[in-house]
Amino acid sequence: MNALSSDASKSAIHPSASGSSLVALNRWVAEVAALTRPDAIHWCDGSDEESEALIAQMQADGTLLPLNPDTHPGSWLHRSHPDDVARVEHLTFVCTSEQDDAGPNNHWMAPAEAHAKIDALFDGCMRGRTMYVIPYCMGPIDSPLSRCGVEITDSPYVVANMRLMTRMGADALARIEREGSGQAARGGPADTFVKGLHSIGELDPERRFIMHFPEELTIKSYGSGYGGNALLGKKCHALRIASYQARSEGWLAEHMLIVGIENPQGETHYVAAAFPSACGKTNLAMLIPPEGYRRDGWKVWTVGDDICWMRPGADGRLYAINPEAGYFGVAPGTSAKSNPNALETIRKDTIFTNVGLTADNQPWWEGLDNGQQPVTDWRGNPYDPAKGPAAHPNARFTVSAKQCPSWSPMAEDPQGVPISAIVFGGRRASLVPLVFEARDWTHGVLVGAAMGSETTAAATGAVGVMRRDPMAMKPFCGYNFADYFGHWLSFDTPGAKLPKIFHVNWFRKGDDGRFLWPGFGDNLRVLEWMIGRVRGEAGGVETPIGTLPAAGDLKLDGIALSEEAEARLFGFEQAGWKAEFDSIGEYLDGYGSRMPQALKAEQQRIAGL
Ligand code: SAT
Ligand code: MN
Repeated sequence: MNALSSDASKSAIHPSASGSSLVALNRWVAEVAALTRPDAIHWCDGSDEESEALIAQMQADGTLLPLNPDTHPGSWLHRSHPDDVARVEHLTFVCTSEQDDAGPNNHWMAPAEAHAKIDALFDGCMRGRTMYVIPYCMGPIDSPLSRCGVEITDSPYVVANMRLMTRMGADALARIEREGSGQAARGGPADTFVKGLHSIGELDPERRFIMHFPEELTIKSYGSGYGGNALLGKKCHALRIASYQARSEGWLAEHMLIVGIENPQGETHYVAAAFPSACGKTNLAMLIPPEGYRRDGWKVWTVGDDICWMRPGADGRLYAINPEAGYFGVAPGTSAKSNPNALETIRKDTIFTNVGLTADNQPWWEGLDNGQQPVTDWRGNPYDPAKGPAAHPNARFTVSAKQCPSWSPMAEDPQGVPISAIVFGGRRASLVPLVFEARDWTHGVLVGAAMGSETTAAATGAVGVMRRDPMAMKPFCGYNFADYFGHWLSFDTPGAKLPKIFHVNWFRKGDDGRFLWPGFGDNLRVLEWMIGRVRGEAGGVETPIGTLPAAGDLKLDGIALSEEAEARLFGFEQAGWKAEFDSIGEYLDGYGSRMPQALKAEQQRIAGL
């Protein structure tokens, strides 16, 4: 018996639960234990001792391999099952009573059928294993915008990741207990937390489902240990379930980074930006200003790199929190050039998943560009370039957000940060210019709804295929997109002081297939223009698709752009956009009469360009 399971009992009752407020939680844990039949139950308290014992256990059984303690202290390599490396959108379901409520944007199954199907897999699946009960809080423990959940899992790797990615353990349990008694006193249901049940099962892609029951605030995930499928606080709770809750409670749960841009006058503007998975959210959130900007006093503050919860404040502005406490970032491509802050963040106490190794046991991935070479690939085989990359293209690092040099202390502010600008962006090799501004909120919602992007390795399936990914929420919206767009439109009320909405495309290519915009730190030039627009200072030219910066509106000193690059990055291509708007119209029509009329009217207005 290991250190953790020997002191764990078979009791499904939390050891300190004397009062009635944890009744709902205890009852559910007991039900799950009766179904899954674990050998032991461990209630996670989030302590250092607990973490050390778990890590020792995972080191002993090979789940975690120690990395070079001189170069990467406290850091580990996890090699996943080779068939379990990404999200599985075709096995992810939103199970609402009415199919239309899930919408054409989701796979749907009737709740009773889904429960029956997945419970059959859970039946007895934890025999011989320890069941971990993880109370967690998404967002600062004392924030009114935060929400709690409990994940039950048989994976210690999931526990270790949840500890980095969420506020996990005793404080979260105390908040759940408080909220439970508050609700009970008001006569409501005592369980206010999201219930997430997870088992790695047999890690068999044929026996794998990620199911969401938004009406029951419940998630059931079986057969995968991969982040987005298994760390249930993240995409399953903080996006799919939260987006559903947010709709009825008047807030927004979005797939957005949050970054603070401090100008030389010391004024910080917070920007929330939605990009699909593996399109550079982490890089933008941790941007390092180009040298001239640094000299002038510009600073960048990282609040979040993946998820943003926003709610109107008393002053009519939108206030945002990052519900997460860590980063689950894509390793390949992360380098001293692309994201020095990320490299600094992951120098210690980091879990790497599916990266390669150097001869002296340092993590390695394509694009790291540090002069070292891999000897072992992500599967643990001798590295052979003929057999593929050393790191899996979706290899990840998990690390506490506070280790980031640009981490913003405002990430702990219970009130959140006021948002000045919302940015939508995709990977578009052609047509879409570097940046444009929507003319008003309704137009901005259309810009988000019409987002397109080329697919990446973050989900299984073909890479590089253009698909509509509205607001980067295609894999993550827990309800019908038509209703979601309607919800977005509903924020435009008298007295609201809404952020300006922009669209960017860092990925425009030239005829030779190379990116035309340098990206990374130079993206601050684009953010500066946006902030100038917010302050009513920066100029631009109006076009049917929105306002583009004219020559001279964006500072380009020190960047050598070819004539072709300037024309494509800052030009409006009438014929291409006409075809694009026809295709956007067809996309919106796919949602039938549920699609808000205001959005269709906006599409038609612009389609006449
Ligand atoms: O695996 S995650 O879904 O958390 C990462 C991503 O795809 O955005
Ligand atoms: Mn993401």
